[in-house]
Order: sequence, then C-alpha cells, then structure tokens
Amino acid sequence: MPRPIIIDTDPGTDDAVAILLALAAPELEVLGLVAAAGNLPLRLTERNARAILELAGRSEIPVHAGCPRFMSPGNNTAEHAHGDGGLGHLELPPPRAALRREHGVDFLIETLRGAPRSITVCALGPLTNIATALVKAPEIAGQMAELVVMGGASHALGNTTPAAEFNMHADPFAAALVFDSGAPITMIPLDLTHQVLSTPERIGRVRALGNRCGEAASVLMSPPQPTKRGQVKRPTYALHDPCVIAYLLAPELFEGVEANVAVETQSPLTLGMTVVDWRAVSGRPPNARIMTKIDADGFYALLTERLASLP
Ligand SMILES: [Ca+2]
Repeated sequence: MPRPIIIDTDPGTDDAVAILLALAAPELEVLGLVAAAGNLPLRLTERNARAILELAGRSEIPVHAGCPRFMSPGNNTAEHAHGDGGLGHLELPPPRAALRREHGVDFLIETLRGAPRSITVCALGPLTNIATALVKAPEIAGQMAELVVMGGASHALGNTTPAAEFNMHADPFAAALVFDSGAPITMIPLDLTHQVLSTPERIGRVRALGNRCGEAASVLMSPPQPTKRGQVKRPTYALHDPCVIAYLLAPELFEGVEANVAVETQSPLTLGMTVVDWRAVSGRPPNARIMTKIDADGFYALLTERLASLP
C-alpha cells in the first residue's frame, strides 16, 4: 500500500522538483498540497502548486491555501532566489483546476484526524501552516506518522542570514512551536542539502529523459538569472526540498542522529537559528532525527529514474 503524504509547500523551484518526484513515486500517495507563504506570497505559491500538478497531469490532487501571513513579524519572501514568478526560468500556463475552498490548516487537521498515525507530513516551506494547525488542534502532533521538515542548519549555519536558514528565519515562532510540539520530526537541514548540488551533468541527464516533466525539472534545477536584487550567479544549485521526498523513498541514502533542536526567536542577530544540542549538554530531550549525510549520486540517480515515469 502506498504511503499517504501531505505536502506543505511554497513553490519555489526546488519545491516544484520535490512535488514532481512525489508524483512519480508509486510508493507515495499524495493526498493533497497545502500552499504556504514563503519563497513567494501565498497567491503565487498556491497558483504554482496547481500549475505543477497540471504539468504532471495530476490536477485531481487537491490544493488548499494555508496562511497568507507568518506568525512572526516581518515578511521576507525569497523571489531573488526563485525568480519573480517563483519557478525560475520555467513558465507554466495558468492552472485550470480551482483552489479548494477549505483552508489548508483545516485540511491538515481533518485529514490527520481521519487517519491517526498513518499520514506523513512533508514540510517544504516556513512552518506557519503546521504551527497554526498545532495551535488549533495540538493533538495532531501525535497523529502524524512522521513530520519531515526541510529547514534549519547546524554546522552549515545559514543561507538567509549568517545564522539562519530561509524557512526557519521566515517564521521562527512557527518553527519553535513545531519543534516543541512533540511531533515525530525528521529534519533535513542545509548541512545535508548542500551536499546535493545540481551540476550541469546531473541537470543534463534529467533533460535527456525527453519527457515534458523532465524538461521542466531540468529548468527548475538550473540556477536563476541574477535579478534586480543582485543575486550572485552560482555554478551549482543545492536541491533542498526534493531531499524530503527522497528520504521517504530511499532512507538508506541518508545518515542521521537524534538530538534536541531549539529555534531562536528573540535575538535580532541569530533570529531563526536552529541550535542543535549535539553533545546533549542542554538537558533537553531529543526532539528530532537530524539527517547529516546523503549519498548525492544515489539521490540524483533516484530522481532521474523516477522523473522518467512522468508525462
Ligand atoms: Ca520550499
């Protein structure tokens, strides 16, 4: 039986590749997408989520919009890293399938309640929706089979500030609430995703698949052009969010340890920093399994092989 998942996402170039990988995996059943504010405002992430499903011919999968605002003050989106439309150089037609009426937070709560301890939640953006669901219905922390979070960093420090990763920095109060919730968290931090670099050779193998989703993925994996905010062009591009889906499909490619993770919510200098207690000196019990290493060649082989099955 396929493993049922809900993807909370802010597409976003790497989110889009993660969604395509999930759709390509017969081991997974995507129950729905919940759009988050993050890389872009919610009105663009929910549109992109629907457009990606249509690209893959899967517009029957529901898309629910989550919260348009973060719990934390400020509103820092990341168009500079994902292009103004959010999907880099990829342009998709406007989606035809409508956004579902039910709020994404209520969809999360009701779906988890309907199948206790069987659904895995994949969190690919700021944790606003999941934190809001946990405020509204704290018991769902114990009703997730697993909560796999792309976000945070330990030795890799930050990519948005010197100390903080984007998803954690965008909504640190939400992140702190989620890490304190008791949910069974697996964390995929920058320390791991920076090992997964889309080199021209790896992108070329995806493009060579010849299907439209492979072509789209190859575009999404390519670094965006510099924009008005002065993005520095990088020769390779870390593919963060697909690591969450790959972890579900091939955990043997990953290594990790259990530890306590606490999120800084007060300091202007280190806001959103994930403090990992590697030496168990804090007295706080482990609250996450933190993935630290990945077989990057194995990851790209899996991604390429699976994307070949899409239209
Ligand atoms: Ca994301």
